[in-house]
Amino acid sequence: MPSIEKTFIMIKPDAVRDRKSGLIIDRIERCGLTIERMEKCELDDETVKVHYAHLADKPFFGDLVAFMTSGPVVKMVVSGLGAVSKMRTLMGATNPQDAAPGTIRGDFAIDVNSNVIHGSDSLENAAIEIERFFG
Ligand code: DAT
Ligand code: MG
Repeated sequence: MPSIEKTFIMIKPDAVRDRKSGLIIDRIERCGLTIERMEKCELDDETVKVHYAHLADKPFFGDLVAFMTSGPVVKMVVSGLGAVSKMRTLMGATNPQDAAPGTIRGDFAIDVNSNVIHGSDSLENAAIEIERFFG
């Protein structure tokens, strides 16, 4: 039985720039999930480097940090039954080429470098990320 969870979601700079935030938020709410907190902000290098520390040794890490600091993001706390895995399903695969049609990445993203949305990958990381971005 899924329980009520909170997850950390971030609409990335590409989607904010393309004015897709409203369409993405609509999909989240249609799933029965609730926006608990939401704020538009800009990220500094240090925050992005900590957030993506598990990828620090990858060749694309520099591009990832540059992308995530290239413009404002919309950060959110989203709650609901099984919110962590529900959001991962709604988002689709990391690489938009593998993301199913009907998912947010499948419908709005083209390229893995700029894939529209972040969502926590576990309940444990959700708590860490909510603390990191909302304190
Ligand atoms: P996810 O965002 O689905 O949790 P992740 O945590 O493995 O995926 O990677 C974080 C971000 O890093 C991802 O959203 C986009 C970027 N990324 C991952 N793999 C990549 C790759 N092979 N090439 C370029 N960017 C990549
Ligand atoms: Mg991840």
